[in-house]
Amino acid sequence: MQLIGQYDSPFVRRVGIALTLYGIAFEHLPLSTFGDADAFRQHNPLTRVPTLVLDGGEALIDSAAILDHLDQGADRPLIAPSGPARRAALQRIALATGTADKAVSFFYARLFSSNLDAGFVARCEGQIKGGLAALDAGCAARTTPWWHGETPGHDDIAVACVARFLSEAYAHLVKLDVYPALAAHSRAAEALPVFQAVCQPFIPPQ
Ligand SMILES: N[C@@H](CCC(=O)N[C@@H](CS)C(=O)NCC(=O)O)C(=O)O
Repeated sequence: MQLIGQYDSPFVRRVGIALTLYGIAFEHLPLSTFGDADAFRQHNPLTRVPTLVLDGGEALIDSAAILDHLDQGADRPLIAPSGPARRAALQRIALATGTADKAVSFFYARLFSSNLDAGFVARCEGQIKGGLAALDAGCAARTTPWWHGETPGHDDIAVACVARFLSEAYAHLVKLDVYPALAAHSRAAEALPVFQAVCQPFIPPQ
C-alpha cells in the first residue's frame, strides 16, 4: 500500500495518522502535487493528494473515501458506527475539512493571481475565520479528552490537522491563540507520538 502526498496537507496527514493508528503497513511517497504531478497522475487523474494505492494497484482518492475504506477493515474504527455520535463526528469533520478546502483553493488563487477582487478576499478570509470559530466553539463544549473518547478519532484528527495547517499556511491571518480551545486541542494532539511521526512543516507550492 502506498500513500501519495506530503504531510503538510491536512488531508494527507489525517490519512497517514489513521493508517498508523490502525497499524496498517504502508509506504509513504511524499510527492508534490505541483513538482511531481506527472509521477502520480496515472493513479489520480485529478492530480490531487491524498491518493492511496492499494496492494492490488487500485487507487483511492479523497481523504473521506480513503478513510471509509480503511474503517471497514478496522477492528476498532476511529469513528462511531452509526447514530448521533457518528453524525456529530461527520459534522465536525465536514467543518474542519470544509475550512481546509476553502483555505487550499484560496491559497492557490492568491498564488496564481496578482489581482484578486477585495470582496472575494474578504469573503474567503471570513469563511476561514468562521470555520475556525466554529471549531473553537466545538472544542470548548467538549466534556471528554477527545470527542472520540479517551483516544482521538477521525474528527479529533481532522480538526488538529486543519488547525496546524492553517496556522502555518495562513500565518499572517490565523493566530491559534485567538481560538483558545482549538489551540489547546492542537497542542494536545501535536504532543502525541503519532502526530509527531506523521508531520511535515508547511512548504508552499512552487
Ligand atoms: N477533498 C479532498 C481535498 C484534497 C486536497 O485539497 N488536496 C490538495 C493538497 S492539500 C491538492 O491535492 N491540491 C492540488 C490541486 O488541487 O491542484 C480530500 O479530502 O482529500
